[in-house]
Parts: sequence; structure tokens; C-alpha cells
Amino acid sequence: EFDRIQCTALHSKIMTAEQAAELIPEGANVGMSGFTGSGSPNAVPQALANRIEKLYEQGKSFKIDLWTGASTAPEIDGALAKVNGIHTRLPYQSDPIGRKRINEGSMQYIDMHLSHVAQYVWFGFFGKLDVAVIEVAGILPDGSLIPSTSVGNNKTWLDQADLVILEVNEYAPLALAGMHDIYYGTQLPPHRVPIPLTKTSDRIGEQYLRCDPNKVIAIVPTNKSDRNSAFKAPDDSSKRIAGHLIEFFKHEVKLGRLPKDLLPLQSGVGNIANAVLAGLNDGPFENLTSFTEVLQDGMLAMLRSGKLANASCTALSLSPEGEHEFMKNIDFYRDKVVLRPQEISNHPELIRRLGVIAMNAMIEADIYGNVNSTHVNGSAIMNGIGGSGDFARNAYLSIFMANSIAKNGDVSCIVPSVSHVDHTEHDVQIIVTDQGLADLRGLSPKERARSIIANCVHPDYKPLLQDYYERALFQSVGKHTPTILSEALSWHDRAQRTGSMKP
Ligand code: 0RQ
Repeated sequence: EFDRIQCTALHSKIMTAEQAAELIPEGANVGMSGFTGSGSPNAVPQALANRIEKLYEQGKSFKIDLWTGASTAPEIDGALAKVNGIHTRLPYQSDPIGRKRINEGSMQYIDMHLSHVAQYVWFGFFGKLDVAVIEVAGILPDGSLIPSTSVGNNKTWLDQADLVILEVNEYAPLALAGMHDIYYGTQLPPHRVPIPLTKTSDRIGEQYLRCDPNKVIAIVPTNKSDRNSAFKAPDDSSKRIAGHLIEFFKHEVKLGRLPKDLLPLQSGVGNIANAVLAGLNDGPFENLTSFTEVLQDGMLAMLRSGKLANASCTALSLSPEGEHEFMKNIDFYRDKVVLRPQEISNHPELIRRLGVIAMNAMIEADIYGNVNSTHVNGSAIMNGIGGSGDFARNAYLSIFMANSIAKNGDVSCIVPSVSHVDHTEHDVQIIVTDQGLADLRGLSPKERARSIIANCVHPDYKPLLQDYYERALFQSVGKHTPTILSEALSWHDRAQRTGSMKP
């Protein structure tokens, strides 16, 4: 068995998770690894949560600010939120206990574009990063690190933190070595230079994470799988969404607006996104590429079938079966998958240069094409904006998708006005629901409204929305984006009061 901790100078730092958790000071800014459940440390955060719980029992309080790549596992977000151990959380989270804390007001949450995080820390916008807690697959003789199943913000955490705690996870295959591409050319303004990446498969960095051994205060050996959530088999509604999109892509190829092998695909998280990938895997397009954040099962299947030539991402986000398939055939996947820091996987410069096709799920859109990805009824957070904004604004094609209705039909996902805006009408080109697709390119607000109402709205809500729009056209003072101010949020208000948007 390969020795996972080859830097002998660091052997004296090996300790238990409980001992390591004692080294995290109260009020610290802590940067942890982890992106959609993959590559997150588990033992140290769980031990820290236990320590915090005991301190609360003794009448003391203890909180940290927690920064990560994106969402993590229940052992981090769930455990620390449960004991009320997080003061401020950023940049993305999807844990049910964390969500409850945020929505009851006992935890601060800064929901931000994922590509911004690293640079904001380098700029000093969030103050000093005190401690980094990073999961790795191994430590090399010079102290450099073999990353595990996600890269996220780990490079920045290791560079910026005063103190470093490493979890060395024996479960992470050593064959991961070589799949990562850690770019060390990022400068601060005004010294920035172009990032030399012109193809999704380009390698522009180093295989390993640099780490100053003098900063390492603890090493905790672990052995655990990533948090892998299963995907639902694509339902009829998701399949219809996928069908509309594939028809649209065929049409664009015919018109010469997309090449036959399309352009690099970005696909968001969740079941709809996965269904669209399944649709593409059965579709007519060959030799596809992807420039995305997370590699889900759908893309793995496309790599396997050969439909997808290569995939660039920052994290694996696989189901248990997906993980099994990946590990079993890791040599097949190694030269087809590259894992990058999230400031690179989501970089506006690269998304714009490559001409990415961005496909993200949403909570709701309004008749003008403003999109809400994050909030229910304007005030309660669902997850966060994640990378959707990095991609949407800079993409060649910016696509948002949802079922036309939610909550068994009590909620329409197309509304008079969104209750919160994540992606403005200027960043949204295509809206797709199970009902159909609205192509908003080149349309004025009134033309957008007609297209969205005609193509995307569920029949239960179409007459209501049509009626609203026609009255708005007549009553609204401004005729550019007709709005009845007293009614714009009345559907949400009704849903909050009665449980349904229906009158
Ligand atoms: O809640 O399970 O409690 O019923 O929202 O909805 O339909 O299962 O869809 O899993 O694709 O998630 C936008 C949340 C969609 C996700 C969102 C309720 C619905 C259900 C989930 P229940 P579905 P999905 C790159 C891209 C932002 C981040 C992003 C997301 C739950 O895709 O977080 O794009 N996106 N990242 O019932 C009230 C509505 C609703 C609604 C759906 N109109 N009103 N509730 N729901 N529509 C990846 C990363 O950044 C990591």
C-alpha cells in the first residue's frame, strides 16, 4: 500500500479529528474544501460540531465563519448548523438544516457567484482567512498535495490561510492523481494577464496543490466515500424539457448558428439538468465537449458512450452508482476529465471565449424573462445562485429551465413578476418548460412576454397570465415593460396566504 503521507517532516502532525478540531479558534474564518458533497472534510468538522455542542452546554458560545467551494456534506453544513456553530456562511449551500437556520434568521448567508469567491479573498474583501481544512488523497514528499474529487477554492484556501488542517482520505483513489489542473497564473489587478486556455481539454497548470508544510498544524487520516445523492430517473416533464432543447439545438445547427458538435456544454445541478444530459446522450450530436462546474452521472454516461469527448469541471457530483462506475473505470476517464479550481471552471473570460451553452434550472421566471434561481416567495432561500450567474451572463447561449408548475400545480413557475431576481432579462435568452421553449433573442420586453406566455406557461395559468398581461398593457403608465404594480407580486402573496397561486 502506497504511503499516503510521504512528507516525513509532517508525520508528527498526525492526530485525531478531535485533537485537530481543538486547534480551530473561536470566531475564526475557516475555509473548507467541498463542492456539491465531493471532496469535503468530514471528520474534523463533525468533531468541531461536537466540541461546539459541549461548549454550548457549558453556557459558552462558539461560532466560526464558514467558507467553502459550494455545498458540502451533512457532516459539515448539517452538523455545524445543527449546533448553531456558523455565524456567516458563504458562498453556496443546500443543506436542509442550514437552510432552516438561514430562513429563521439565526445564520447569516452570503449567496454569491462562485467565480468571485477566490478573488474576493485575495482582494481582502472578507478579511483574513485563518484556517483551511482540506481533504486530499495524499501528501507528496515536498508537502504538495494530491487533490481528491473536487478542487473548488482549495488553492486559494491553502495559499491564504495562516493554518492548514489536512484530512487524508484513503478512500479517494490515488489514480485521481493527474486529473487535476491547478492554475497558478492568476494575478491581482492591475497585473492580470489573459488566461491561456482556448479548448476545454487544455491543461494550463500543475497536477498538485502547493502547500507550505510549515503552515500544516494537523493531519487526520480518514476513510470515507463522498456524499453521493441518487438522481431520480428522468420523469415525463424533464424528458419533455430535454426534447424541446434538442429540437432547438437541431434548428440552430440547421441555421448555421451552432456547429454540428455544438459548443461546450455547461449543465447545472439537479434532476432536470441530469435528464437533459440523458436526452443529449440519446440525441444526434457527436463529439461534444463540456466546460462546466459539476460532472454529474449524465455526463459520465456521455463520456462512456463517446458522445462527449472531454469534460472540464471543478467537482465530481455522482450518485453512488456513478461513483462506482467512475472508480472502476478511472483509467478510461482519466484523460477525458480535468478538474480545475472553480475560479477557472467558472471564469467569465473563459466562458465567453469558449462560447459555452449554459443550461441551468430555475425556481421561476417572469413574463419578461427575469429569472429567480434562489428564493421562494421573495424571502426564503432555497439553495443559492451557485455558478449559474457566472455562466448565464457570459454564455453563447443562456438557457433556463423549469417545470411549468411546482407544488402539485399550486405554484406556476412563470409569474407576472419574479419575487427575487438572480438573472436579469439581459442575461436570459432561452426559457424552457415542459410546455415548450421561448427564444427571447432579439425580442423587446412586450415580444418576450408574448413568447413566454404562448410557449412556456401551464394551461391552468395561461388564461390568468394572458389576462394580467393584457390589462397591464392597457393600465401601465410605461408601455415598455407593462406592469401593474399592485398585482405584480399578488400571485406569490396569494400562495403564501392560501397555499396556492390560483384565485
Ligand atoms: O422542492 O423538493 O421541497 O418540493 O424547489 O425543485 O423541480 O426538484 O428542481 O432539483 O433542479 O432544483 C433552482 C432549486 C431547482 C436548483 C433549483 C421547489 C420544488 C422542490 C427543487 P421540494 P426541482 P431542481 C451550477 C448551477 C441554483 C444554483 C445553480 C438550484 C425544489 O437548480 O438550486 O443553478 N439552482 N447552479 O418543489 C416554490 C417555485 C418552485 C419551487 C421549484 N416556483 N416555487 N418552490 N420549487 N419551483 C451548479 C452549482 O452551482 C453548484
